[in-house]
Amino acid sequence: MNRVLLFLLILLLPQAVIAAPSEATPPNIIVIFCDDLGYGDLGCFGHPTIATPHLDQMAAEGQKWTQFYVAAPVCTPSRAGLMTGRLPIRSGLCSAKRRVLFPNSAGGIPDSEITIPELLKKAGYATGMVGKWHLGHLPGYLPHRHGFDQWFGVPYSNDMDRNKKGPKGWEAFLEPKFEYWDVPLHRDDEVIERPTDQRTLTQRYGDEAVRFIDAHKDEPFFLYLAHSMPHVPLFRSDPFVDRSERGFYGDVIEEIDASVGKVLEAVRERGLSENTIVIFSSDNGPWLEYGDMGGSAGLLRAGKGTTFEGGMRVPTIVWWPGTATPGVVTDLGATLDLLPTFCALAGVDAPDDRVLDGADISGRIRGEAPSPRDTVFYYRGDILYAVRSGPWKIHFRSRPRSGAKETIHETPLLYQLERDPSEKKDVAKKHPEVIERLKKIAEAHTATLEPVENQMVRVISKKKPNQQ
Ligand SMILES: [Ca+2]
Repeated sequence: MNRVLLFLLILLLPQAVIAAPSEATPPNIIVIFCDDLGYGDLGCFGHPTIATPHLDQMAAEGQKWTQFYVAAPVCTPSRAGLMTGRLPIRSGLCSAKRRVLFPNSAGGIPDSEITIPELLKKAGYATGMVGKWHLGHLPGYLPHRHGFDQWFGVPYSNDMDRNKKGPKGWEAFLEPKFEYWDVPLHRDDEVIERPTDQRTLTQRYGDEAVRFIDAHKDEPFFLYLAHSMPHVPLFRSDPFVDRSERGFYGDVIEEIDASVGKVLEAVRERGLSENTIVIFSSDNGPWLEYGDMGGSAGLLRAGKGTTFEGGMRVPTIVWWPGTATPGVVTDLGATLDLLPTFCALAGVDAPDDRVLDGADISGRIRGEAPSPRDTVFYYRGDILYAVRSGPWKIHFRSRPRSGAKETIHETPLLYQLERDPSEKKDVAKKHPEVIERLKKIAEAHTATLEPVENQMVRVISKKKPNQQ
């Protein structure tokens, strides 16, 4: 139909038939976020022996995003990017000195930041969080102070608060017992269990998520389910012990997969599937230093803590039956895009008094328009290491592994990621014009940064933390 005819038809239709998008019931939104899950750790992303039937089905019914990024290659800054739609350098939640928040950290997410749940509450959403927060554990920084009506979970990583009962060094991770870590489990601001029995954590998170869905099935809701797994030390409940061909790590992923199945089943059973968008992703790449207790980045180079693809490209699935057009999506996307996307879906204005680093990708989810994202910035701490524009990625600096020495590349490395996703062949010499163009993008980006108070370096005691 040509546009003139369409226009005439719209004019002739009675007003009641034309519902403006903002008048429709906004969709429920569920974000399922894993900790240190690698790009290659799911069946539908190519793992040969980890069985993930629920995630595979979710991907088959929905969209598998193969070029989807996080805002940083470690926990705290990655989560800051997700919650605010802004690179963590804008909120002070990244640092080269202390790369994540620790139990002796004094900082956290500043009140001046506007989070996804704070925005969705404006549209009448119930907001619930289940799982790991890691944006500040002191009272002013906890989830309910930043938009969540309720929270059940842990304030930081499950390897923090290590106590003296367990073996020293790596041994504690090879045969982990939950008593080796004194991690507190919260219900809202109250600590209800310490140490957290981590063996049942994935199971309990799933149950809590289903309870939240049940309690809010008659109103729009936002659920942020941030699994503590598969961050080491690994734990799984009895039915998953020795179940996976991949071993302990596979058991843990298979339990997460079952939990995803449980959440999707709850959505289906309550008749909400056509009005609920579910996004599954991970906060950063696999922790390769932990050998087979850590995950795999598949064909991507390196892992957690690095600005190679394995550190920051994460396996992402978008599921929304009847709305998200099924298929593989190779457009660029990022967790930074979720805040503006959710604002668009909920009919709320995204903040316009600050720089947002995300863009609304709902057009691509609906299959109506390409993703507006063309650029990815890769920070390690507060230093810009690399930039992607279209298929091209330039590395100004790099580290082959998380804790390895930094190399500053006098002539930057250049990779064509669509042809060379493993970042094997440096083509800098062939394409000096691309390097100049990407340098200008980096300069223009850096010019938008403003100094802010750093949240990562302040401590409440000088006691040295022993874990990341
Ligand atoms: Ca992580």
